[in-house]
Amino acid sequence: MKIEVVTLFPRMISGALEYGVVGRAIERGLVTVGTEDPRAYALDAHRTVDDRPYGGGPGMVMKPEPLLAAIRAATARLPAGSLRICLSAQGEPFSERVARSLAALPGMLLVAGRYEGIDERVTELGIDRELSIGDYVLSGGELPALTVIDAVARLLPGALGDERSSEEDSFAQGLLDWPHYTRPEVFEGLCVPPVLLSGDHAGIGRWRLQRAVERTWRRRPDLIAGARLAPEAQRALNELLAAQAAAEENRGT
Ligand code: 4GO
Repeated sequence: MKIEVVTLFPRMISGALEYGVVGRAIERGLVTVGTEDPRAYALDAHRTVDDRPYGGGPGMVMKPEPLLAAIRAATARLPAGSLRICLSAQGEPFSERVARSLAALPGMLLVAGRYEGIDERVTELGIDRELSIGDYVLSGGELPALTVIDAVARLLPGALGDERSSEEDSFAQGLLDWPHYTRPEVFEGLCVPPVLLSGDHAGIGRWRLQRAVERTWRRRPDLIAGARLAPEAQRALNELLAAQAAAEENRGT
């Protein structure tokens, strides 16, 4: 997959991508990430990339000419069928599902704005889709762009290595993750759940699914309501609800 990022701070992107799973995916050639700086297309003596908002008010807006020139230059390096995405708090919510759809593309362009945002006409002329990583305002689109790159790159075949598959990720099943433990067996008086030491792989699988379903039910009931649970997950949820009903019965409620 080929990725391009339009940003006034290219080293924020390149620096963050040197590490971990994504760094290795780039080393292995599974994904390439290039950057384009709109300032290179600012042709005045001061290399101006921002200007005052029409209608007044505080803050500045990214000027259309250098930004669109950068988008077009970066787009020219991407394969046909690539998607041009702008990161903004007004975008459609980013999710594991969206990440999976992006991972199937030959390429994508991510536009990271600064200041109060970009001139709306650039969105009209040069952007296919707006994404938001959550309901909060950031000072730039770089961290959201990096978030999208990380979530997508780790889904590319080979990124996690043979031993690990993103299909086993809890979110791939619409659930939160189960709790994890490593050595020592007793830490500050707290024990590892015995089933994890039992070697009973079917039992371990059931325990993990139960914990994942329980956590999701308690912390994110919205995910349960929206999910089409796998049969085993639905069974684990039914058992949890039955146990909860029985406990309430015993308390006399
Ligand atoms: C994206 C960009 C928040 C998000 C942003 C988000 N803030 N929630 N700020 O995904 C243009 C100027 C947008 C700063 C950028």
